Amino acid sequence: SPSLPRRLRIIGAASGVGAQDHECEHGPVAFHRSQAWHELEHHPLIDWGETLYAPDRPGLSPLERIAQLCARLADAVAQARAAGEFPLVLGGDHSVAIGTWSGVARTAGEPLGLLWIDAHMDSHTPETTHSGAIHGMPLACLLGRGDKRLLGFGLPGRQLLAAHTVVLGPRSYETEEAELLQRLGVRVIGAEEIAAKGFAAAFAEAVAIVAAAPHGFGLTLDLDAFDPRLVPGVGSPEPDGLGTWEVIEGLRALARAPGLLALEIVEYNPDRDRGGVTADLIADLIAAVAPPGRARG
Ligand code: 5AB
Ligand code: MN
Ligand code: MN
Ligand code: MN
Repeated sequence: SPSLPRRLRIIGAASGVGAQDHECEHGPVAFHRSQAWHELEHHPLIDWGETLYAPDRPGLSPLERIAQLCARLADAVAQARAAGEFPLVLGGDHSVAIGTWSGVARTAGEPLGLLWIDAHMDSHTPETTHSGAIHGMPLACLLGRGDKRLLGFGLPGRQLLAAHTVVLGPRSYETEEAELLQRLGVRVIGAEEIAAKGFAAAFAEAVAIVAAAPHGFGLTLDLDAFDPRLVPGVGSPEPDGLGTWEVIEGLRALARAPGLLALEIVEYNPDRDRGGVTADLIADLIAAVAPPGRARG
């Protein structure tokens, strides 16, 4: 039977300290002020819940600031789900994924499947990172590998089932993170494989793996997965990348999957946007998963 329309609750997660430059910190507030959001905010089943910030107390390291934000984000996501709503987290750098999926896994009570769409693999540990940037580590954390201060917001141990986790779209990564994912049994469908079989086939294959997770699954979408000529407002642009229409179509289909538990859109950098095209895309992505029966305008 079709899943009931669920209210969609947007939770802003304004993290910037997970990246080398902190510009993604302004992403949620910039989107909230954008014309694109203004056109969406009257949707009867979409609400802006709250925007969470990393604490700014002196003496806190970036890791400690991210840990505190992720603890609060996990609670906010869990509360939305407990209220019967569908959480949509808008970042912020990708370190916030640790909080989002910990909160979802906690409410599901079991590790989840996750589709990770990204130009990168985000699977470094403190031992392997070249940059030290924590937004390059969240997938490893969710699989139970990383600094223990970033592991405790959901289930004890891992939040994800490696066999039901897929990284779709990577085209810039270091060998250590590729090796970790391979060792754990995570399916990686890289840019070359997508070019060879086409996005629709690659996406369908990815969804089949994550949607087979027994306790539900999620989607995290790093905006740098898209081609930066189409989507310039991202934290770490990489040349080439996905088209926008194919991903929007994919999300429309995914939104009907009964096991989909939450959605996350991250790495929006308004300082690099051009004429609001990236904000427009975010609104289109949100509309693609929003329940139907919309009265817009
Ligand atoms: B993003 C890099 N692998 O570890 C590193 O944008 C890039 O969340 C990480 O995908 C990119 O710093 C993190 C070089
Ligand atoms: Mn509304
Ligand atoms: Mn990422
Ligand atoms: Mn990325």
